[in-house]
Amino acid sequence: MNIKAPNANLIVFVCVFLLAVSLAAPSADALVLGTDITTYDGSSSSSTGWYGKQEDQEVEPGCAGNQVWDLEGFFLKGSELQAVGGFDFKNGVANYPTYTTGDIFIDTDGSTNSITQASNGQTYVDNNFGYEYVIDLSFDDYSYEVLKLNPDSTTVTVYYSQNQNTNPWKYSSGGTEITGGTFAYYASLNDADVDGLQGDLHYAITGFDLDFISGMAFTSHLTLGCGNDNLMGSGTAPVPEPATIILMSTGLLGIAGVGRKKLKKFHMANG
Ligand SMILES: [Ca+2]
Ligand SMILES: [Ca+2]
Ligand SMILES: [Ca+2]
Repeated sequence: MNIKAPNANLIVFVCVFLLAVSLAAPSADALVLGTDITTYDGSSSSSTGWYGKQEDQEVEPGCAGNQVWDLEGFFLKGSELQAVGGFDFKNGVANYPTYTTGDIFIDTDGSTNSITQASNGQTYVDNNFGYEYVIDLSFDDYSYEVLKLNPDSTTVTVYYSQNQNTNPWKYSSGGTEITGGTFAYYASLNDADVDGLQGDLHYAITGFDLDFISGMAFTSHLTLGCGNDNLMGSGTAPVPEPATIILMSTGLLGIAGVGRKKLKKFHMANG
């Protein structure tokens, strides 16, 4: 039988086709938001508008009312916490290099507190503001650490003393690391990408796993280095579904079964 060598042109075509497919593939999964769990932050000077009681198209009273400073929503997708803003979480706003994204603070006992700042400044304070946990973000490698805070933990306040109700801004030191992971950063999102939030240009950070507080009601908090906008959320972290546990157990049993069969064969071959 005469077997023909593969057509060189066909090989080139297939290679180019595969390259084109790989280049066309999205670099990250498309953003899918969960349930909006955003709550009123308790600070407003009017019922609507930039100083209103909503969170989208809103900042704190007296602050810069602009999409680039707007934090817009916390979302919960299963046990994954997500945040959306007109503010660029990674790059901030041009000419304001110190007003960066804060860390995500989590309260689980229903009690937070504030302090009185005498003057402006991003001040280090021995105060966890009543938050039990912090998700400490690193945009260098999109990683995060979760720490259990204690009363001796140090945090950093927002710059403007008038915005002290938006504290804390960032985690500094103290507490105990309990888990960590990686998160995703999304840029150039339009209104339709973020469930109709307004402002035409949005950013998102997703992938924060709340399994460390599974089954617990929580309040989440995030702000910027200036305290321009305070973002608050409220929800309950789900407990892992029994079905997941059963599947995991079945998988483990399956692996154990294969192991036993292989072992049996080994004994038979050498018996
Ligand atoms: Ca907005
Ligand atoms: Ca807002
Ligand atoms: Ca706000």
